[in-house]
Amino acid sequence: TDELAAAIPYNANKAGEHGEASTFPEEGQTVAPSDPFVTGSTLTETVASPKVGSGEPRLRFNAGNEPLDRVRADSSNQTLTTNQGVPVGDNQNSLKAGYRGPALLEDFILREKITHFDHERIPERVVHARGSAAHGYFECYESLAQYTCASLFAEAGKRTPVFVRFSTVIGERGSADTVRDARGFATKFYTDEGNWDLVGNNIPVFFIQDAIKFPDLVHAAKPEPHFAVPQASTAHDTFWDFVSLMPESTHMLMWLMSDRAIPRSFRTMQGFGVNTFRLVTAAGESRFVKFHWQPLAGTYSLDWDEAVKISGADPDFHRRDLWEAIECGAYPEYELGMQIFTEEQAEQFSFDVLDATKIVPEELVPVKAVGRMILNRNPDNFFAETEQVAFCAAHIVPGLDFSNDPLLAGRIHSYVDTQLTRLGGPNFHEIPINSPVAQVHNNQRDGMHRQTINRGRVSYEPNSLAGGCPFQAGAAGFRSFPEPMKGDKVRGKPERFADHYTQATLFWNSQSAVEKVHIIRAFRFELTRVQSPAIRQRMVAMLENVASDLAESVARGLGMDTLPPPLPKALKKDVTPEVSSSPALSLFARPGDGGIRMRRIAILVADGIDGRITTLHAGLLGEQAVPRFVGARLGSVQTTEGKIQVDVTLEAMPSVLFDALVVPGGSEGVEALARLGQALEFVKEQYRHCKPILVLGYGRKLIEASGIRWTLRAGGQDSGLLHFEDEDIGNALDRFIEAIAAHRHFERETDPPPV
Ligand code: HDE
Repeated sequence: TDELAAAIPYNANKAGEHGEASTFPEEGQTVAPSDPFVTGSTLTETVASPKVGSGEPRLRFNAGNEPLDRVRADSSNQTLTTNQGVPVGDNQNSLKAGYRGPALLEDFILREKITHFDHERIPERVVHARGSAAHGYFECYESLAQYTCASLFAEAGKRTPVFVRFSTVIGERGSADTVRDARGFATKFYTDEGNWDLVGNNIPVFFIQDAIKFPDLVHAAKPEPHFAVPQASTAHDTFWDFVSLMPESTHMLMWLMSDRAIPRSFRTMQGFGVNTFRLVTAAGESRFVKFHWQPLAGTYSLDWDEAVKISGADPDFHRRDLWEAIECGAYPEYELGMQIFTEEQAEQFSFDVLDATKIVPEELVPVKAVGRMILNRNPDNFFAETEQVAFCAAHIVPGLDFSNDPLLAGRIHSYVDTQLTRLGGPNFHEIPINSPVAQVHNNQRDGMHRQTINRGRVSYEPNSLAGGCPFQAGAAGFRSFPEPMKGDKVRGKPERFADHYTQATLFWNSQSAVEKVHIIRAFRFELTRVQSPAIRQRMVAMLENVASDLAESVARGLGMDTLPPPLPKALKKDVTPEVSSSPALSLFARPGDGGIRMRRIAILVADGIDGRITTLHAGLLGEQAVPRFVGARLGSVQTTEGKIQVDVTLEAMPSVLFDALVVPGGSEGVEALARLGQALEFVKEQYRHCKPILVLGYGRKLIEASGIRWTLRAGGQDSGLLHFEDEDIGNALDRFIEAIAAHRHFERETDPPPV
């Protein structure tokens, strides 16, 4: 136990929900929370950064989120009170006229408690209802003054606190994490010149080009209104009906059907600002910018079959993963990148940068790394922070500005508008998680739940009675870029918006063979669930404009004998793209840093296994992985060397919740495992989902018993299926780490699967 506690920075309240760690704290003992003023919120730690070096960060005025601490409450050693602070003597019984008599109306304690409870729920977000969030900071690599006067990019090493919320889009608040969907990646930067919200997704393009289509899109994707089915899934008629009639969605559909839409973790997905924004310098020069988040851990996804099963085994899979990573001290890290380009460059592109269904290929404009973000603190209270946080595409700061992307224009309106209902009035900026670290002074007053006590008789400007305060910032304040305007007032789109397929084809061409197979499989799955043959036909007709091999494979998967004619194109002339393939669009382009931090590794155990397995367990812990002894029942198993405590059971944590598997040696133990249906299933699924499997000594019998053609693979065709003798366990570790770092071993994948 001590060893374990020493190996992982340990928070007794939250981490290590399984195994030995769960014996902390002793039963009946309360653990005092850490003092936020000492550790949690003040960013005094020195984390070495390859770009700005190590040492004390330059904190400036805005490096912490202490303002939040003002409202953090901790009830340790406190008396129970009403909301008016009146001590409550009895929290078990309501006030009655005699023990068997009626309850009394005057019982203000009962009434206050029930009334508050009755109003605990607020409306969920109309999209992105399901989310998980974390605190952290952003650190700038170098001054970007030549591009922007935004204060958070002013100098190397400057830190700005952030709050990040990851989300799915379509599902309701209690829906599963691992559904096929885009993921939200929204970051609130509490800069010293006000809050900037970079409200992005993990896919760099969107379904539609104009905000006026957003309600239609969402209505089509959400559960069908007559019977509210299906939950958190686009695999139904109304969604595919809509998108097949909206060819501008083709590019996004390619991304959505790729493994991007089933990430392994929030820690292993990219983020994108999607819309084109502007950077503005102090001198008023402007350039366009596209924002990118790049996860340090690499970009990894789940297998679709696995994702479906995780939805049942652990619907909180991503939420738990983010939480545990932070509690364990394996802080998720992302690099912020910018594609910066001029208006003149943009005019030369074969596509329109105001069209949110298009990317700017990195071959045209490279991504410049400008800083990194570390998520190092979990929220204290899900509702107060994660649920009440209000992101808004309109929240920008001096040095940034919008482009004329018509989708962005709608977003600028929508977020504040929706918060008015969701958070009950115009003062939601005062909710601690939303309030800026920068000071707020204006003449806005009153409204529901006003917290600020504004002093004085003046709430207008200009004024003389308050000396003109608060006064305008003038040149130091936010200034919109004075973009020259021309043209008629019209409802319509520029010509380049009508090219719906070139970049969908670019995406397809940039995928590896494995990724292409997965995309075909996803289309097949989703469209198989569509009941109307006409919609399936229309989709295949649309895909013919992307790539004929894609369309043919999907058609074959749907049992179509003949291909329908391609959908007529909106743009009659051909577009010559600058590049026909862009390697950065493949998930495999970003393999991570070779580490195995936070990878969950199952070690199957039963009475009679070879006890030397504990060496391997220690080795994996040393790499900050999460090895677990998985047995049939809790308690201990007797190995050849001594007892091992079972951490979790086959039933409580099935195969899909692990990234890798160890099958130990020891004939008696292996024979026992081979008699367990769940153990055989466990092995099969690890194999089917292409996960690394380390087999020791006699353990090969379990592999054989599970129906895997072991001899065929022993020839070395499968880099993820390793066999070592028990005494060779030291050598096994290095090879196993390498195999785990590679995440998946797709060379074994077949469609349909072999087991
Ligand atoms: Fe959003 N979006 N959106 N969206 N969006 C919302 O705001 C909207 C779009 C994104 O964790 C809502 O507070 C419109 C693109 C994220 O709290 C709402 C349009 C992108 C989140 C809204 C879009 C996003 C939201 C619902 C088309 C990627 C979750 C609740 C014009 C760049 C933020 C809320 C969080 C949430 C409107 C399209 C990202 C209704 C009208 C494109 C990450 O206001």
